[in-house]
Amino acid sequence: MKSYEVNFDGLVGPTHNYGGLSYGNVASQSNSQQSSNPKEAALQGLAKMKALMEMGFQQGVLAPQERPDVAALRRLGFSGTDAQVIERAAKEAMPLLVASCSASSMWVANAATVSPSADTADGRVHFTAANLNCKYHRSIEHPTTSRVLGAMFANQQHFAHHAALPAVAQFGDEGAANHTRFCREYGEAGVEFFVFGRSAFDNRFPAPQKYPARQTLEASQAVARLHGLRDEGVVYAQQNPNVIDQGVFHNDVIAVGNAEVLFYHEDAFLETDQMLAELQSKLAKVGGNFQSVCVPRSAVTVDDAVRSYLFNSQLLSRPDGSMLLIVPQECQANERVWAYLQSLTSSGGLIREVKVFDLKQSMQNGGGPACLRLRVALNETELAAVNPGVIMTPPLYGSLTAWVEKHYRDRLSETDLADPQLLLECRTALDELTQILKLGAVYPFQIN
Ligand code: SUG
Repeated sequence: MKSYEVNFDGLVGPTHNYGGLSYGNVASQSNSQQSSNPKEAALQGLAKMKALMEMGFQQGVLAPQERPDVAALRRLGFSGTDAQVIERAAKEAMPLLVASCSASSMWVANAATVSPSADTADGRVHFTAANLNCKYHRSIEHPTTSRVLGAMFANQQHFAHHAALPAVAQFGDEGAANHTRFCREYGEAGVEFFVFGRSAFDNRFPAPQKYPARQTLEASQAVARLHGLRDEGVVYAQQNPNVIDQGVFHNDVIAVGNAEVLFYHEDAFLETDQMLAELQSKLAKVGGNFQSVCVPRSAVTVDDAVRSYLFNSQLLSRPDGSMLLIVPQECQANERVWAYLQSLTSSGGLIREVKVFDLKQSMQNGGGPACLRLRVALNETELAAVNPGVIMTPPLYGSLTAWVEKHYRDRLSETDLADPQLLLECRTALDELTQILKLGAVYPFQIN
């Protein structure tokens, strides 16, 4: 049976703004308070989805969330009508209003961890929504994420959904941004690679000194248990705490893998040799031939990687077996990174082509091509069981661009977030979106 890696990209929501909310994420911190362009952001994301669809890849779309999150503000003690809740938050606690307006659900690599059916004990595709509990503005995403994923992958014969892990730092879980799967074919058993930043219960593992390590070992282990993965099909590795302190807040900022290949920076991990050997031997047991491409710090520094997002690229398999790398334009702007990419693609290795995309609106908040997509490996039968409304097609692309043009503002600054009109605009837009994507009622304003 045929199998595919389907990329579901997060559609940027109408409140996309630069709130400076993510300590440890260099771009989010340095672009704080700049005015944003939500319309441009959404169109940039849609252009990437369209381009991948036209190149013959399976592409889907994941809906944004309801923002401002009035219910979240109510839980923090703001009361009255929806407009009063927003007005009071703006007057008394602007940072909380900003957090409740973040369009951060666009970075769907953090929405969930996904294990394909070939890896799981019950032969279903398993999803665990990420609790994202390191940052308040992201910790409020998972209830709606679960509803949206449930509406996209509704068939219980093929899909199993798990609620987010307990919402405490000890089980900090950032989803697929710290998870990679290696395999020979997408439909065959593979090796799931979980990268954690620290251990919550075992102080033998070093932790970063400056910035938070968002993912814990214990969270990764819990997800592997929930999904029914075999020990032989799992490898855990620790991120180098020094790179977290240089702004590598997720592993997908310093490494990316696909099929049998891991593309990573020399400084990405601790105990790298041991980790590579384990990946090699476990993949060999399921018939795979693990290969790694290490980018030396002499060619690209960690700082270059953080600024250019070289590793936050999408590594995609082409029908002839070669691979394509989808990178943000910031890679082209960085001389060393661009020179490295030229030499990589001309060296006769597996990675033959690089395609550059303008994702500046998202990049300025620390979200590159890989952050914007959730990978779901599916066989033909499972793909046919996905809600067809969320699979990208030329007509859907047309409807979504028209929808963005109709509903989105082209400029948003902090003061605009206090405008109660923005809430109404967003709800009107999202109500229409659930019809376009055939999701049913998934947003709090639709179900409460
Ligand atoms: O969690 N930025 C996101 C970026 C997530 C990128 N995802 C992956 N690497 N997979 C984060 O730090 C910034 C929001 C703001 O500052 O307005 C933000 O949430």
